[in-house]
Amino acid sequence: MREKLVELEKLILADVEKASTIPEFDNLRVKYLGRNGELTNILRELGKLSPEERPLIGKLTNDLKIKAQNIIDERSALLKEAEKQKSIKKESIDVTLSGRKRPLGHLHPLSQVMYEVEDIFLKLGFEIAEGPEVELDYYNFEALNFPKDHPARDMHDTFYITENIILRTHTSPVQIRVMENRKPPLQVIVPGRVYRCDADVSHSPMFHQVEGFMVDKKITFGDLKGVLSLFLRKMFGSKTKVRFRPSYFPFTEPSVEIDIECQLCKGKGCRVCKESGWVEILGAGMIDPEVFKAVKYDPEKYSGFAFGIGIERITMLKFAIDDIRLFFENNMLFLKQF
Ligand code: 2U9
Repeated sequence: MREKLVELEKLILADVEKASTIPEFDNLRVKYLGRNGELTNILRELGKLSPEERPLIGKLTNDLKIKAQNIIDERSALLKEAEKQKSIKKESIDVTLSGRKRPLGHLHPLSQVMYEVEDIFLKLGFEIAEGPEVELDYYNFEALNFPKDHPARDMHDTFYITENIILRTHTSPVQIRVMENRKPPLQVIVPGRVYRCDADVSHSPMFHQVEGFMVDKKITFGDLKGVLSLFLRKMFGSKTKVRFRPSYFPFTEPSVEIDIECQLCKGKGCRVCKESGWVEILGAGMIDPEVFKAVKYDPEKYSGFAFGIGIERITMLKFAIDDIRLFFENNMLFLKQF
């Protein structure tokens, strides 16, 4: 029996040397010290030994049991500690490292210009109105003195939803809705998206306008010139040269197109201004009496001027952008520049 215990001790020590993972140590505990473990079985069989042998073998077996227990616990504790240190090292962070900079966004160039235009008119006492982008033919054309089958309708490449429902081609229908609901004096601007079936480097099927109007008794062409010249000087600089040319719109009479001196060549002539030294920036005119009749205003009593500005166009001029499609591609390399 003593030899058996010596052999068993050697076996235990060899097994402990071989074990290198926590589950392996757990298995050794079961194998030697568990309920059916080899040492437990020997202790259980002690009763079969002679009374002389029993105390000595009992003590030797107990000593070996304690020794085995201690060495297994010690080694597995060392292993656990080593694994803990390894994971601490792996998961540790260097709190002295400097942080990553968060990229800061900014307004889209079209929003910047839109807000700039709005700010100038708000300071001049205008208010902002908005209306539906899906519009009735009546508000988009009919009330604005575009009779059905009139060639002026061809100026707008309209997206039709039904015969009478369209995507608005300008924000003018909002002004009709405002006049239907309110009486003069009115000083209103209408920013918003508009839609025309046209696409190339300078036309997008969706683009932005700010239109506006002023209606009261005795509003004259002088008021139009004064307000719009002031707007252009605020927008493009106090020394900006402005030029008014006669034009035609169904909803205004007389009508004008307004140019400013080309910002790029300072009037000398270049690719942007097609060598003319001037670039068109605004359309405007005195509201046609037919439009007043449609909203039941007395054209003998009231007069007014109206204007329209294309936001993409002036943003392209301001930032020297040569393709309108860049605004809508969400390319960060493009957008980051503004
Ligand atoms: C009402 C009466 C008159 C709005 C006007 C223009 C001239 C004009 C263009 C600018 C560039 C459209 O975006 S663009 O292509 N607009 O030239 N717009 S007068 O006149 C109105 C509006 C509403 C009731």
